[in-house]
Amino acid sequence: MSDAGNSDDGSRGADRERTFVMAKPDAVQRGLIGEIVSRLESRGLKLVGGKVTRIDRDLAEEHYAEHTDKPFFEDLVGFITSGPVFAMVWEGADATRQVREMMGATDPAEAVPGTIRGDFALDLGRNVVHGSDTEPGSNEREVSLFFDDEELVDYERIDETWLYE
Ligand code: IDP
Ligand code: MG
Repeated sequence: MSDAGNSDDGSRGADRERTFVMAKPDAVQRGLIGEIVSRLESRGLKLVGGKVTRIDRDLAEEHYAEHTDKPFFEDLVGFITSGPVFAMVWEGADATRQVREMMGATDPAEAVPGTIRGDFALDLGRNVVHGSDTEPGSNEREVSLFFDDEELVDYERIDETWLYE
């Protein structure tokens, strides 16, 4: 298990958590990795892990296990394994919820302008970005599915005293 969520070792404040984010294959192909990273980085979230990787079928099925019985499951697994993704771990206050807000609605047609999906996507099956949902434990589960502990780096951003009171 990776040390994903709220830490009890004192290295992160109680409200600072880690969350899993992924630029999906469409984002990689469309040159949107930088845009996605830039938005989260500018917000003040801290990138503590990241890699370009390919998701194999087993990992895709595990990652999207909650959707196994949905009619779109096969298309979803086919899509997410169709090309490289950029997997990331971001850390910050209330990170999971804040990233979800910045991603916008699952269906880009419903996503408001200013959100990532609302600015860069049009179709439900090509919605450019994944972020852990706010169900307790989802973030830790996804972080440890994609990253080993050694791949995650603890450090301070120089602006942290200006980001947090
Ligand atoms: P999320 O990505 O906003 O958390 P989920 O409900 O977890 O949304 O669905 C996972 C992914 O499955 C979505 O991002 C989307 O790409 C795809 N998806 C969700 N619902 C549908 C659907 O009704 N038809 C086709 N694809 C869907
Ligand atoms: Mg989801």
